Amino acid sequence: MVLKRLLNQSPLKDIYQKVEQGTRITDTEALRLYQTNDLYLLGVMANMVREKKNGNDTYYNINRHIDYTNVCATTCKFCAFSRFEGEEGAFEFTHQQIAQKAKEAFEREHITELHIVGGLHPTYEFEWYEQMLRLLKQTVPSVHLKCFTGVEINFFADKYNMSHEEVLTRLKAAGLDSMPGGGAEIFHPEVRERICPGKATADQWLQVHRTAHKLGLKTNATMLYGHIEKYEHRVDHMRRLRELQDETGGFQTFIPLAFHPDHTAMDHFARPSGMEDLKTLAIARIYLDNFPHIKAYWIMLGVRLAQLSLAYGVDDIDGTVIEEKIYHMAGADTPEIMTVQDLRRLIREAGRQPVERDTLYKELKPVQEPALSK
Ligand code: V47
Ligand code: SF4
Repeated sequence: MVLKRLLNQSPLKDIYQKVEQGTRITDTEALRLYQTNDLYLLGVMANMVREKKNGNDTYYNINRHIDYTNVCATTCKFCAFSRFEGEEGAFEFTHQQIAQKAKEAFEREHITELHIVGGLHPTYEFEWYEQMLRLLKQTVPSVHLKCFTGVEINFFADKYNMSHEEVLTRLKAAGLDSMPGGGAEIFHPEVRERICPGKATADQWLQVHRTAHKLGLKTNATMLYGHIEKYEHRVDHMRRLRELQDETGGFQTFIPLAFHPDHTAMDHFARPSGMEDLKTLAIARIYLDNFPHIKAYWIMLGVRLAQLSLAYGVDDIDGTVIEEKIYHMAGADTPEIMTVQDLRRLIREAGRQPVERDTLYKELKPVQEPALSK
C-alpha cells in the first residue's frame, strides 16, 4: 500500500515497472537512477532483482589473497600499492614463500580459493608465472587458482610477444582456473587516460576477458568509482560489460570498488559516501541484468556497509581474504581477515541465508554450523 502510494508520486515509476516485469533498463534510465536520492526505491528495485536471481542466499567463500609482488612498471594515479624495483617498501615473494602461505592457509583455514595478483613486474620471465601456478597445484591441489587481472594478462602478451590466447592457454595448462575482475577501473578513455595511462586500454581488458571466456575460464569484473569519473562514465562502463556478457556469458560477479585515496597521487579526494556506495551497488544490480552476482567486497566497503548492502542488491560478500594489501596500503581501516563465523553472523543478522560457495558458485556444505554468538 505504502509502496503503491510512493510509486504513484515517484518520477521513477516507469523504471520500477520495467524492473518489476524483468525488462532491461536503458543507459538513460540508469543515469536517471544515479540522479535520484530515493535510496528506498533503489533498494526495493535492486532487492527485487536480487531475490529473483538468488532468493535469500548470500554467498561467501574461504579464500586467501596473495599479492606476489608490488613492483610495477607503471604508476596508476589511484594506486598506493605499487613501487619501483629497489624502492623502499617494494616486495617480491619467492615461489617458496607463496607456496608456504598457500599451504598454511589450506591447513589452518581450509581455504578453497587463492586470489593471486601483482604489479606489472619489469624483469620476470614468463616461466616465473607458470612455475608459480605449477608449484601451487602441487602444494594445494584442491584449491582453485583465481589469478591475474586482465591488465596483467595484457602486459604478459605485450612483454613476451604472445597473443592473449597463447598467454591464457599456457597459464591454464599450468593451473590457472579462473580470473579476478581487477584492472577494469573506468573504461571510458576520458577517465582512463588520466588515471592509468600506462596500462591496458578498455578494449584490451575486454578482449582478454572475451578470450578467457572462449577458453572456458570464468572471470569477474570490477569498476573503480568515486574519483574523477562522472555518472555517465559509470553507465558507459557497465554498458560495455553488459554487452560482453550478452556475447559470452562468462562473467560471474560484478564488484564495484570504492576509491580509497590515502597515500595515492589523488589523496585530495574524499572517499565515496555510504549513500554513494549503496546507490552504486543497487544500480549495478538493476542495470546488469545478465550478471548472476553482485559482490560487496567488505574490505573496501567496511563490514557494516557490506552488511547493509545485502538489502541493496548484493548477494555475495567475498571471503575470509587474509592479508589484504592493495586497500590497506591506501588507508582501509577494515580488518585484514574475517573468520567464517564473522561472515556467517553478519549475513544472518541481515536476515539472509549464508551459503559457503566455491569460486564457481557451487554450494559447499560448511564442516559444521558455527555457534551463533551475539
Ligand atoms: O584493479 C587499486 C583497485 C583492484 C585502489 O574478482 C583500488 O573477486 C580503491 O580487483 N582504492 C584490485 N581501489 C582488487 C580487485 C578485486 C578485489 C576483490 C575481489 C575481486 C574478484 C577483485 O583494486 C585494482 C584496482 O581497481 N584499486 N588501488 C585504491 N586506492
Ligand atoms: Fe601497477 Fe596495478 Fe598499481 Fe596500476 S593498479 S600501478 S598496474 S599495481
